[in-house]
Amino acid sequence: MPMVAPLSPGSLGRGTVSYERGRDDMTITEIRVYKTPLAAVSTYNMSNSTVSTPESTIVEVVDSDGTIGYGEACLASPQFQPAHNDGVRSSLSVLAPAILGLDPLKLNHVNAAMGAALDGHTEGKAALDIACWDLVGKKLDLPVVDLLGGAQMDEVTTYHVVGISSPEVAAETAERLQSEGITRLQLKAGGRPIHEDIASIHAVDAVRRPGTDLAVDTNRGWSTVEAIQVSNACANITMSMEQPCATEAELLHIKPQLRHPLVVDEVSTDIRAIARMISSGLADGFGLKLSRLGGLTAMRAVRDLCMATRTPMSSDEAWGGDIVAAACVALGATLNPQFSRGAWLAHPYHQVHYDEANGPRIANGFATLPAGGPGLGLVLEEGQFGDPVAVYREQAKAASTTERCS
Ligand code: 0XW
Ligand code: MG
Repeated sequence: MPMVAPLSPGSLGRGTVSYERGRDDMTITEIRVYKTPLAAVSTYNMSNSTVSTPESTIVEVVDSDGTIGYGEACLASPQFQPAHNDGVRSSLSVLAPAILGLDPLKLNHVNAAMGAALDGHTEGKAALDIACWDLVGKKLDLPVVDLLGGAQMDEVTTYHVVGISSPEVAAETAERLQSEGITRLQLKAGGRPIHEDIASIHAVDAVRRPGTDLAVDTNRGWSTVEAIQVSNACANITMSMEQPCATEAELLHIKPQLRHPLVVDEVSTDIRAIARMISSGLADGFGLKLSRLGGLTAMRAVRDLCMATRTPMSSDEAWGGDIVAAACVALGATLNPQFSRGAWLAHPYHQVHYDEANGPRIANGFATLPAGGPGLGLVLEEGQFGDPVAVYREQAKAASTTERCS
């Protein structure tokens, strides 16, 4: 067997790293990319955006014996994060060729090859990484949750959003959700005068049942002054404040004056930022998205860090269908329940479901792992996503590699 070429600092970012070819029965030979619009049945307003019909990106990673692993990344809206769904598909034109020929089981190689080929663009990397986990699970006949270390809960707590609305509508929505068994509410705020946010927070608190957790999430929407004023005005309410301001510097500035625990979402961009915010005492918890971190491999490392430091975290995606939901539930199930902030799934908002029978669904506030078999546990048909928008094959890669080296 040829040795794995060491990843030297000098080769990083130049696309010259080469890895051992996958075994005959386990080599990534083809990657197909699909664009799937996820029409909404309903949605909600956030401080900076409303979700309409995001176009999810689905990848099929095919190995040498034809087994298919599925991955997905879907951003909620163009305003929500510094990435775009068309950009995800565009990044795959660089990322997919970089992992053709590799062994999907060797996720370190897959992720290093993607990192060497393209800086950033964690969303496209997440889709391919998730697909490799699904593929490996299918090859080994094991569920992804077991590959991730095993479930610590049979049912994963989910949390639900109460969108930005009048206090009356927010309270009605909170009541309805609690009557459906939901025990974790995320109330959106920001992007309007803070007295309206304060009124909605009090209205939701007034209908809160004992044991219902409340996080107020502005998705970076308040100034530092507004965040401090809202915290003071709601000092008697047990709740956490999620990403109240835009930047880590602003969060550091307000933290000593907050009357509530601080949950960091949008600026928890990678494990280094997360480690820094844990050790500085800034973050009391995290809202974490698979696409922002780069997939299950990156999320697993962050999970281990958060669990070792007893830091609560969630297992979310910004949006997306059954594939990414299954990945969120699989990772979410492996959290220590005491430090789980739950998983957020978009399926209640969709008209389209990829696997009606096995896709993870929320009942009484909990989601169970898909039972459709190994890998992510979904049963998906080849061709069900229509014609691919791009196909990458190993042969084409070999041709272009030869060209580059000559
Ligand atoms: C509730 N989420 C995980 C889904 C939406 O896209 C926003 C997000 C959050 O917490 O910011
Ligand atoms: Mg959030």
